[in-house]
Amino acid sequence: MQFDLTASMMCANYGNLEQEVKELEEGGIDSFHIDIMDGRYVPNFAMSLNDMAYIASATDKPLDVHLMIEHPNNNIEIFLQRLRRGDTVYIHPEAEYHPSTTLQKIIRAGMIPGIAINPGTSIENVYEMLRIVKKVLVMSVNPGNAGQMYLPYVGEKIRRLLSMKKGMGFKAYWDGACSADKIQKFAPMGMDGFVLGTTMLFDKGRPYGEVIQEIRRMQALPASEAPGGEKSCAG
Ligand code: S6P
Ligand code: MG
Repeated sequence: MQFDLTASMMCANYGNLEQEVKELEEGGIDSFHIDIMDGRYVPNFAMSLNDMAYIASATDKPLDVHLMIEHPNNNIEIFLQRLRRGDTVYIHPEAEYHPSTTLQKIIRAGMIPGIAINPGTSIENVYEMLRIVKKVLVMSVNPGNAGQMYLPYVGEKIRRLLSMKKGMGFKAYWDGACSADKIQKFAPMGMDGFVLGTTMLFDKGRPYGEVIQEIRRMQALPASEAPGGEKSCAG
């Protein structure tokens, strides 16, 4: 069972971002998840273009840019110019009139095209795009904030999405309230990666490398022995 681990950098300590990037890298993180928000598509601002550009300059690991902005097509070049080939750019299809046009721009620039699926968006709404993108970021919390509770109704949708992977060519990534039990349950079903935020990685008073190694070791553990807890709410 193989999966990628990505650090949600909106949860990092900005008092020493250089050290945060270094410790995560040395701790074995696979990539850096960059949450860009515009205060319109989601009710928050989180990270900026400059944060993204700095992290790109501070690491050779790939960036995983999650654009939570209205009409990304209007400004996508600003982001693409600051990224490297092989970085991923996710857009939210609901935020765009013609999302496949924006995805084509991402592909032409040499980046990996992705879509993010909100908890309330059904797979059927984005079905055709599953054939264009290389990555699907499934949100298990509403976009906009870290530290939210898992929304249990997304579980069934994720199961269906994973069953469609064969023959489509996309990889599936989990974003939101990622806990040990979710990794234990969904990695064997085919989830290819997990975004780690406050639930498992940040503000735990533990070295990042220790947490990351613990997650890697979980690959061999039965679910009942997985470390970490689960937050969830109905709705
Ligand atoms: C939410 C954002 C996510 C969060 C991540 C934080 O809008 O897209 O990437 O940063 O969910 O993780 P946690 O464990 O605090 O929910
Ligand atoms: Mg995100």
